Amino acid sequence: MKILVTGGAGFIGSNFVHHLIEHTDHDVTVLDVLTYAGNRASLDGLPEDRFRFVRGDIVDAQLVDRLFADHDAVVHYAAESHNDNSLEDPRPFLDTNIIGTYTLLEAARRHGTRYHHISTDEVYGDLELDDPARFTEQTPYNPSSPYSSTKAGSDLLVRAWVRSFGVQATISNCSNNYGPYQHVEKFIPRQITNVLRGERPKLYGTGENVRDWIHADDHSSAVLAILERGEIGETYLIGADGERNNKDVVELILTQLGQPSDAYDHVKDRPGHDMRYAIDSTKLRTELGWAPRYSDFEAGLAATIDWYRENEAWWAPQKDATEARYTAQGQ
Ligand code: NAD
Ligand code: TDX
Repeated sequence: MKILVTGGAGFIGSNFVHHLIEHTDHDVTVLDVLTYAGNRASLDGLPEDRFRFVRGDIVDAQLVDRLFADHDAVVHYAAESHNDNSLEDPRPFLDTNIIGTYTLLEAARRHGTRYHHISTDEVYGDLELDDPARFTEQTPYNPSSPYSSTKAGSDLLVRAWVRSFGVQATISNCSNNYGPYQHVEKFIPRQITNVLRGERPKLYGTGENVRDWIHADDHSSAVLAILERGEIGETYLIGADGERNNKDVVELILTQLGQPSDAYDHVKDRPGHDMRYAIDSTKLRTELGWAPRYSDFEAGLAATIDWYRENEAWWAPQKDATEARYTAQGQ
């Protein structure tokens, strides 16, 4: 197959491209406009006979149409992805996440292309800390932030295009990813690179907030399973039973880097900060036989810390500008 991966120069998209090249025979084209979050270097070293990079915008309907005509399947990762940025300036989130998805769906409709839509557990809103419930495919949508509301909107467009136009689509909603190639604006890489630079980690509020961590490579294997065996029109939740509160994660990072576990600062909380996300991935596991490989968060985090230690040239160019933005926001 020839697979088009949008947003393939970003964190999870690039992990998926490496996964495809390593574990399948498919040819891969990446369509990515290289915003501040995209990094061409995340795709260095891929075999030229199986991999092609196209720099372009997913809202460019003519370019998208040409690329769909030439591919068997599309996996759509491209997005504005950072909640804090969406609170500062929501507009790019509407353009890319809503209009961009619409542009791809219209091309899928014209060409009958198999389309897989990457989304997030944040579309379901948040859970209380003591709620025994986890999100399932039946949980009603209740997004909190400009980011998550545009992702929810894009998911609903996909559902409508399946029902109204018979588009051959599936959707996955995944929990928080960690691993190599994640931008230093995000929680885990921000704290790792702070410590590597001799700065203190920054915890929003009390740090009680819980995220359900999954390694990006496990996200990739789940998406591949859905692409190969998923039922058209269905939604699959992806998660690896990795609930941890932010305070524990910061302390673990400090300990793994040989620092005192309390050597971090509390900073201003995120407005509207979701308290807890938790995924029940029973459907994916029972219907498609998927299981995560990284069941040990401590070991996955240690490997991620090693990656940032060994790849300073990859992240250092973004670090100062990212921290300057946070400082301006009091975070
Ligand atoms: P990212 O910000 O690291 O990467 C996004 C990529 O999309 C970048 O390479 C960027 O250049 C590209 N892009 C942005 N706008 C574009 C446009 N208009 N046209 C073409 N390319 C464009 O994001 P990520 O963390 O890798 O997330 C990827 C996807 O996974 C997103 O759809 C996100 O909602 C979803 N997701 C992320 C997480 C997570 O923990 N990071 C969890 C669940 C779902
Ligand atoms: O410096 C920080 N300190 C801090 O305490 C940062 C950057 C974050 N946090 C907190 C906020 C969250 O509770 O850590 C948690 C994780 O923050 P982010 O990395 O910004 O992720 P989150 O807001 O949970 O969203 C992520 O997971 C779902 C991705 O960015 C989304 O794209 C995905 O949909």
